[in-house]
Amino acid sequence: MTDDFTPRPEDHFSFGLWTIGWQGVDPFGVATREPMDPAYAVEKLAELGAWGVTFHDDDLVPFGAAETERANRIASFRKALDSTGLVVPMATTNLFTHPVFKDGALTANDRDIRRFALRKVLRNIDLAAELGAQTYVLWGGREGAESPVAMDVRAALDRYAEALNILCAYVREQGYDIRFALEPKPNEPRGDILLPTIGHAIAFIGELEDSDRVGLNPEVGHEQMAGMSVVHGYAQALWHGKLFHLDLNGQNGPRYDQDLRFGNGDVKSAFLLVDLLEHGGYHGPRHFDFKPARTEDESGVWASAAACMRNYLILAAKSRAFRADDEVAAALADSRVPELSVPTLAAGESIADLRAEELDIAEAASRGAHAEKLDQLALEYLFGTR
Ligand code: DIG
Ligand code: MN
Ligand code: MN
Repeated sequence: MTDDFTPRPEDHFSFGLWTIGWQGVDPFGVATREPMDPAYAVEKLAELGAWGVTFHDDDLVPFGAAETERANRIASFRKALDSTGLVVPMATTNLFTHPVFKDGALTANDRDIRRFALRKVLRNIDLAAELGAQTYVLWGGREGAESPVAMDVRAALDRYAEALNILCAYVREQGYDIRFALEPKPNEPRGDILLPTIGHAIAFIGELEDSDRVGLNPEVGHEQMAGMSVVHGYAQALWHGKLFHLDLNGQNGPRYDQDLRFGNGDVKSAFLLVDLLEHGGYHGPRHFDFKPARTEDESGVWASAAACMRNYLILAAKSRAFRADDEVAAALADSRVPELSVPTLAAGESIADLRAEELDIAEAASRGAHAEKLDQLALEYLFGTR
């Protein structure tokens, strides 16, 4: 099949090692695939046209490995990066797999565990800086509780803020060109997770000492698990200047975290999200955090990874055509969408001027929004009939 949906490094697609390397372990079944060597994963991603690769510390070096093993594994990873040209835009810490984190990490009631978690993050920040990462993600998968009485949320947020303040100060003192990106999720694996949505995370960031250095890494499926509009959420993150990075994948509404390949699941939201990213001022990596279905062998892993990028390119082409369509421009104008960008008060207009104005309420109430025609045009691009 020859078409212009072939991914290239200049598209800035990146994948987490934990995505293509996911062995298919779930709460009801053991692994269906063999472990994947990070260097091999880098080589295969490069063959598919990816630009970058991201990792948790434990994806690269098994938890508790000896120094020599750690050095060898990092050297092997670096060699693959050098030979393929793949970059490392982002790194993060696994603060959720080992039993030591079973009841939280940076916000564990147990202070010893909080201190260990901080040390684990600091160590991987050093490696992230060495590898040139500019974004460091914090997904607090275990930062939560099953019983509200078992966690004082106010104290937990104090500790979360303390940790971010320490990490921001460390990065600043080290002179690292790194910003932090928080990843919201409402639940799973914990009954309730702190900072469950983009909104909660934005409010929290505003309370930090170095809030300019902290933004968001929102994941498509996590917002949808919470019943939120992912397009509205990403748009608000952009409005705050906080969309530092992102996790693209698919989800079929509020249910367990499906981490489907991007473009699968809620297709309309995927299209309108790509339209926002391509036209709304996001210039960061197009990063995928997905899980190739447990049913697949290795061929399915690469088919789904290739499809993540292909689907993004297909939807980006549809978005360009949609935005270039004169009928769409007319429908947008009929729906007064451009008018929303006009300030409600004119330059220099006083409150007295505003209050002196009269509105024919009955006439204004009779005006149609014309959103149905506009939305149908968007759907027809998605259906392929335009
Ligand atoms: C899960 O959605 C989380 C972890 O995979 C990782 O810590 C983060 C980074 O994208 N997403
Ligand atoms: Mn994620
Ligand atoms: Mn997820």
